[in-house]
Amino acid sequence: MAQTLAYKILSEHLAAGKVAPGGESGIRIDQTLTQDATGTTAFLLFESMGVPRVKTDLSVSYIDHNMAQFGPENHNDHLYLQTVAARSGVYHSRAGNGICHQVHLERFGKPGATLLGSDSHTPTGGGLGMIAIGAGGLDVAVAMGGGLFYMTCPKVIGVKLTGKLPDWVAAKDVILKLLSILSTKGNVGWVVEYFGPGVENLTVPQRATITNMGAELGVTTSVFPSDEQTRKFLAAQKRPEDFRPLAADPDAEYERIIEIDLSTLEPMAACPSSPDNVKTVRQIAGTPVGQVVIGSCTNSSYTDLMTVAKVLKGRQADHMVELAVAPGSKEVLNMLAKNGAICDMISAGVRILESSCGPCIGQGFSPANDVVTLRTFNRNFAGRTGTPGDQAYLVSPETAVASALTGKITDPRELPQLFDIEYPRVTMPDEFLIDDSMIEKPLSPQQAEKVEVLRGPTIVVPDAPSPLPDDLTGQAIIKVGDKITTDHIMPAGGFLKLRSNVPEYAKVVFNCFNEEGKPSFAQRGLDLKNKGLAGIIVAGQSYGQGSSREHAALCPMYLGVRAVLAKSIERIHKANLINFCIVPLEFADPADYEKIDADDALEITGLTAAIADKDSITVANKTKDFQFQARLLLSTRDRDILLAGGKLNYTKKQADG
Ligand code: MIC
Ligand code: SF4
Repeated sequence: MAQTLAYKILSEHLAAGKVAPGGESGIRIDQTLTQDATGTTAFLLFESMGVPRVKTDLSVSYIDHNMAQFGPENHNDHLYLQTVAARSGVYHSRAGNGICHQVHLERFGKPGATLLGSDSHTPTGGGLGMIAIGAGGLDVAVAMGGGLFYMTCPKVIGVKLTGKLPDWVAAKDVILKLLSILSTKGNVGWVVEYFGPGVENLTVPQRATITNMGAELGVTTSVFPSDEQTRKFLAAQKRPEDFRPLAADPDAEYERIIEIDLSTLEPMAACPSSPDNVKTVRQIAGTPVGQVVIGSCTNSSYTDLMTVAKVLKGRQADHMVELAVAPGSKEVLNMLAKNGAICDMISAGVRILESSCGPCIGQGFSPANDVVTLRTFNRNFAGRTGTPGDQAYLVSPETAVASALTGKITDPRELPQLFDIEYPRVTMPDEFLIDDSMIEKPLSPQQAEKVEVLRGPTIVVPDAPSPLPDDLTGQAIIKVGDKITTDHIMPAGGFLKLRSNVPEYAKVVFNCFNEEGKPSFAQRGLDLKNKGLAGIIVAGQSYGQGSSREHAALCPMYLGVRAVLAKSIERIHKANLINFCIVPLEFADPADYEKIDADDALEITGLTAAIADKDSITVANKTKDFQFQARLLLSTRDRDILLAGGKLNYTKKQADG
């Protein structure tokens, strides 16, 4: 039968279950990636599984998120990750080598391979024709140990691309267009596959921008065919042997098709504070801008930054704009330094930031109050910049640089008239400047055994969950609305350095909802826990959007949360909840959400019995004296994991036979 590309790659890697929409698929994972902010937990959990060496073809541990180094925490993490990688047969990309997704695309990604990463933007690899999926650190740890990755087999949306992007219109505008069609919610259980004659007009870095930000749709992953563009990219990265042509069968059928004619697109922006709040740049043009930041795993490739440098050459950014550029990798930074583009940017007033996530995850460069900040990033969730009430817009590098020059949101297509600038038309180089000196290769098993793993005092092994009670007595510890992101649940920014210390990090769970003078979420959680009561989080639609950070489950678990009752829950977060033994419940009738208030006493009798084999369960609201049904949308494996007391226990039990 004719197959989509996604199904072809999944079928090649299928080791359990089947590749059919909605069924459970267990796939072999060829490659994994971890980054420091999720990686310490992933490696602590990997170590506790007792597997001495990774069993994948390739596993890479990156340092790219926590680089601010205020206090010893970040460097402790770096040393732990460097030594545990050396001990476990893992490649280690040192701090300064670049953002995991950019470096992985450049140096390791392979058409047709599967990649599991403890970061939600792992689907960047789809730009190279990989099935690249974001997951919680524990799922990645299991994959490093040779375990399969299980998921509900996604349905495939085909995005048919025709035409060619006009000058000044960028790959970012393609994905923003798609976000305006599909939004950030309601896409759980889908894969986006690009096909059609327009595909060949997009380079691999452009494709990677599109698949990267597919994460914001909430889909499992996004994938492009592997073709002549892919061959060229891999040859320029001096790894032609990794090329393999791949495409869907010509008569493959998609569950749904969306057509985008690239030649009709125009510059777009995601307005505050959601990646799907999309408008055309024309609609918001003229808005004064105080800050522009160009970088992140979405838009920091050589071609992106060369375009910016060429526009800036010989010009000055508006004097009221703080302009920063963070090259995505050492490779990109080296090339820009060598060809003088860095000088052009510095002369134009750019603040060059190191090759890391930086401002994208609130590690500095927060905007002033009420100042509009334009970013080439992928997320503009409220407060993510580090400034409460921030006004962050997501745009292409072209729109960002045009606006930096004028000091107001500007359609880059106006640059020729405004500044007599011709479209730079930067092409992908035939050869990238390869320098892997900051990537440490795995040691031989004999050498690895001798490595001492360094564990600074700020690295604390997380507690395991306690088993679920047969009957759950608890309280609606908080009631939140729709589209609650993992940034709401577990803030990053200044708190990111606490990632390796769950008891400390747990103190800021739901910090954005804490009110001065009232007990924090953390205090209320621990109070309930001490009284033997469970915390139950009540939420609206699309709970747990955004990142893969399992701390959004691990820290609430530490505070005694045992269930989340929501209208719907996003894929990665739901898996993380199950992994840390928090029961994901979904309202059978969404109207029941309205009838619950924070602090209501809730009771669920027969919880473990229902988890074993029922699809729904009765929840009693003791405060309001009514009962309602909640759905248990769980696979058999999910049920077993919950009943085993979480995924780590489950995995250990499986290993013991
Ligand atoms: C993000 O973009 O939110 C992050 C920080 O990269 C996260 C991972 C994390 O929280 O460490 C992600 O996207 O998964
Ligand atoms: Fe880093 Fe931002 Fe990309 Fe997350 S989205 S990996 S924080 S650059």
